[in-house]
Amino acid sequence: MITLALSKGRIFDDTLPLLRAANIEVLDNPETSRKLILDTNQPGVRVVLVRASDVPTYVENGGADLGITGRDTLIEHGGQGMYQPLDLQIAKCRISVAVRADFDYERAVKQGSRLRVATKYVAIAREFFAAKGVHVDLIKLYGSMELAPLTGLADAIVDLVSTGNTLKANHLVEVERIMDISSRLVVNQASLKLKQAPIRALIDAFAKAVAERS
Ligand code: PRT
Ligand code: MG
Repeated sequence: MITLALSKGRIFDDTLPLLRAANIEVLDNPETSRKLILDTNQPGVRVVLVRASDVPTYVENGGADLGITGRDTLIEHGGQGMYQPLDLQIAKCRISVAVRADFDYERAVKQGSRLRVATKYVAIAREFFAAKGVHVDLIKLYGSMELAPLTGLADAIVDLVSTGNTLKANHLVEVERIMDISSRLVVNQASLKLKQAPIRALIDAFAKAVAERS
């Protein structure tokens, strides 16, 4: 049995076409079913639904053989304990710094002011501002980062942006792009050895589907 860990929402949706290219059809719809273990048309393959930020933990510790997770999540988790054979080029976005439209970010940086930065991505933010030589107080949040500058909790946020509509709706502006993000296939190290043939076949099918799309 091969177990693939996915999160509901954009990663699940973007993974379905890749699974289809490997002749795997998921038999339940996670939006309507309450099941956390989903069967597929292949008796040897199942999907488990976990929180996006829990995918690396499942794969690293053998709760799943494979998983699909954003580069953002992987960097925050620390991806050393897993194989990362493939960038799937799905769930693309970027991680950026944003501030209130009336906050002069350039000036604050030039003056060497200490910035209060709210984010779920503490490791990425710490590394980015350290490399710039900007002193920051990092405030860890678990969601709704956009609210932090509006309420005076922070001067800036580090968050994911795709269309930019969420920033715009909250009168925030993107002032720096830190990195581009897409989702990766991650594989448990022991699984790759013990279940080499079926896992290799899946990696190859995904790689072919990704190559055919670009
Ligand atoms: O929701 P939960 O707390 O369980 O976890 P999660 O928010 O990490 O999961 P999910 O499913 O929302 O995101 C999973 C992965 O999708 C992320 O780790 C990214 O790698 C990827 N991804 C791609 C995105 C986006 N695009 C994205 N736009 N994840 C989140 N967003 C959010 C962003 O945080 C912001 O609030 O969408 C909003 C901005 O979107 P735009 O289009 O308005 O700019
Ligand atoms: Mg979310």
